[in-house]
Amino acid sequence: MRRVAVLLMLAALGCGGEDAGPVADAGAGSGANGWQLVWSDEFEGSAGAPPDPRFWTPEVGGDGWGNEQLEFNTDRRENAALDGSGHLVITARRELYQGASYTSARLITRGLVEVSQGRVEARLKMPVGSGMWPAFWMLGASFPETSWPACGEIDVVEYRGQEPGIANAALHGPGYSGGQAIDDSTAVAGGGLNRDFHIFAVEWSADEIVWLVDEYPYHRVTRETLPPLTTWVFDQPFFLLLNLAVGGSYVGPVGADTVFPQAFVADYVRAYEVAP
Ligand SMILES: [Ca+2]
Repeated sequence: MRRVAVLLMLAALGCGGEDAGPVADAGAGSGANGWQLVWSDEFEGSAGAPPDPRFWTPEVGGDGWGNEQLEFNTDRRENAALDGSGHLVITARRELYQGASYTSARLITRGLVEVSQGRVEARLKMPVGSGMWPAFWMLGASFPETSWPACGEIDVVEYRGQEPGIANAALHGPGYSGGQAIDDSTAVAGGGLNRDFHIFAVEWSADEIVWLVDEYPYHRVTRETLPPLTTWVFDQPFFLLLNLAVGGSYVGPVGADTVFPQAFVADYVRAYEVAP
């Protein structure tokens, strides 16, 4: 049976048709490297517009998000908006807000866009400075009914603002999560990932996930290489997350020399399936 690579659940598509821009023409992207584009958000829209609500929901809160993160994530355009030039900008600000000292945003596609085996990629430009923790990642669509880490987590890219030349990949599941995640990192040619856009991707098949930066594969996990007695939980759809954390367990404190505001900029997020 052929697997369905991408499920779109676009409940809001019922009215109007003039603003269908971000929805990919499923035939338009076929060809390159055997991938067929099945969904994308190119972040086209007017400056100051919110992230497309057909795809993205802001998760609001400031409880540390399980990682001692310092920011309060809002649904304000000050923290997440299009720039009018084809980009989504998530902005971390130093400001007192709801008891937190910083604000930022965390956008998720849960219930709206789910991806499965294929290729998932984003073209991103990172913030910089100690304590900046942007991530493009995925959680199993059964979350939160299935608790973490049993739901599975694929971190397409994580990044520490104090190490601006390093891209980090990780896979979390039952028996391999948190400090025991199956992870790796690579130094990216040219140095700072904050200076230019780079393309971060995973290529995901029935038995293997490969992480790439600018098409260079640097991390690979297969069913067979999982730790003994643990389970592969990547046979299900996943939803996407884009967020910029400030501080927390992965990056440590905010540096005294970290300049605010800081921007995590996305040119696009795309999902492909294997071309028929
Ligand atoms: Ca774009």
